[in-house]
Amino acid sequence: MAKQETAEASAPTRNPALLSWVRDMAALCKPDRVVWCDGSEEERVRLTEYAVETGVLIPLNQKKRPGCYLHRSNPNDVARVEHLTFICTPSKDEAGPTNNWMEPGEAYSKLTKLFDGSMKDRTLYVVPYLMGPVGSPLAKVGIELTDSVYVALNMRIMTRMGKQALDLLGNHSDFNRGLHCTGDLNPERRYICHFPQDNTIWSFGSGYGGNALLGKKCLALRIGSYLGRTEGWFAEHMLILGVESPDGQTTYVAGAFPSACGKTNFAMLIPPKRFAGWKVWTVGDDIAWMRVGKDGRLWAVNPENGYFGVAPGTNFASNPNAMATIAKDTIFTNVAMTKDGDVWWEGMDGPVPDELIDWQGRPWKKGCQEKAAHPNSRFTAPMNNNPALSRAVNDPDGVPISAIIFGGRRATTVPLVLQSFNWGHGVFLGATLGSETTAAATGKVGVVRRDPMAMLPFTGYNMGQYLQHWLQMQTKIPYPPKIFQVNWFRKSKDGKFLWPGFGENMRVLKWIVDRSHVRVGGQETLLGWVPKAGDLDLSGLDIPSELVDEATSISTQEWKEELQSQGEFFELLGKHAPEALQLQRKLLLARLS
Ligand code: OXD
Ligand code: MN
Repeated sequence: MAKQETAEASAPTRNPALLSWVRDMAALCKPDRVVWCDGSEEERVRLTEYAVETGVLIPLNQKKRPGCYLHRSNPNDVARVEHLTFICTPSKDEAGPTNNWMEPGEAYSKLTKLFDGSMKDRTLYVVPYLMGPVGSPLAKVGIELTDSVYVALNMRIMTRMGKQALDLLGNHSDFNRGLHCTGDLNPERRYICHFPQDNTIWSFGSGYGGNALLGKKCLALRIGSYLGRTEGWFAEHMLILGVESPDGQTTYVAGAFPSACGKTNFAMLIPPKRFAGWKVWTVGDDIAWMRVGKDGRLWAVNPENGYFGVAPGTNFASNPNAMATIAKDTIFTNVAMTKDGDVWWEGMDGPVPDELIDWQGRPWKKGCQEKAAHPNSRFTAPMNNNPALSRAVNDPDGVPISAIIFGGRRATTVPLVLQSFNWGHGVFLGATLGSETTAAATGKVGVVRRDPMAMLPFTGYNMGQYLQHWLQMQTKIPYPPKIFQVNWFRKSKDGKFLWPGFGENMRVLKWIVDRSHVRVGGQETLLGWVPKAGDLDLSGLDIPSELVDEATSISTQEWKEELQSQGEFFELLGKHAPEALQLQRKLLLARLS
């Protein structure tokens, strides 16, 4: 108790609800000490020194990468664990058929046993943070209690952390209560539990980003989507970018893509030479919170403050802006290290080094079968480092969205780009999004699964009701964005990508922007509107036109199979599968026959 009193005396707040909750959680976890984070530079230096002393962070070559550190996680803790992630609503129906469900009483009691005494000999960091720009009507305060200095330092990059969050909270009791403990990292004792009705998250047994940085997937998406439905807005797994034309007009676009499908690259795109005078500005690379503005348009903010990007494949050709962003003040997780203390991963520029230290700290030699960096290795970097950061990123109102893009990783079937016929059809395109699984979550990689709006692992309530929410929002948005679908990943019969992707995606993006301003043609097909011959600017693109034809082609047979698989997904959604979406599917089936 004496220790607790000292902790409270040093707390930078008198908020009674907050103090009492921290007191209760500390009494449960029994840490050695409680440290309140204020987000200051002095604190960053102190926590970093401590992390280095205790081997949590390894300093990288400070001449080459100032302010950069490497973290190696436990090899059993390298990705999100969807099978151990639970939505704990009073009834199973509220969580729905696509989420794991645990009854809240059972979840609290199971996890209370795990948290009990779990922070003995450890420090409990109280991390106050803000999701969303200061002053935004959508901004939310969260408090994460964690035993991990790595989490505290990552939260400092990923969120607006510290004093600003406490100031905004004042004496209100309306904050997200996040409790996190790494425990002994035993996957048998790993649970990521969400209690939407209590605005609470309890995460035990993992230190990995999506499981442990509670502001990101847990609050901004799972709890956020639940709040969005009750309060009439959208919390989405979407990048936000602004496309500036040579005459200075900026059009904002939001795009949903499943994890590790190139959202960060797309959000930081540099237009190819052919598009001289065009510029793409990043507002966000992973999450969008969107609400209807006074002018009847949909306005989006990025609730985050940094990027938790996938390292492999990032290089000066695929994403020069990301390479500039991670040049300093970045925490790398599970990448390989060069002999001179720099970072390396598969797909980095230049020749493969002869020798490296791999992501598990073992010597690695060129030609070795195993990857040097983990396929889901990451960088946590401040958004302020991004040379293409949008000036609007801190605007409390956010940016007006003219187009929404849904994209998956599909080797077949889905054409390069499509525009929906209308809002309802656009929601159908998003609802039936399919994608091949990636290393961002544990489980089999490369299997096509339905991932509605790229939100399958992130919807904090019943998926059928989530899709219904999307349909219902139409009546609340007088000037809705146009909706599109893209697929950068279609392959030829011999397994080669048909579309070059990366910066060249600007060609598709320009058509989308022009369509959203109704200033370019299109052709109606069974699936939606596609560019007519000549609409897509392909000048200076060094690939045979047959490949583009193949990337944009539509095969009736493939679509019949696709609709079969979509039907199975709607069946899985059961009684909450919206009728309006099922009818869209039937209409398409009728058109195809
Ligand atoms: C992420 C993910 O880390 O989607 O953004 O897994
Ligand atoms: Mn993501």
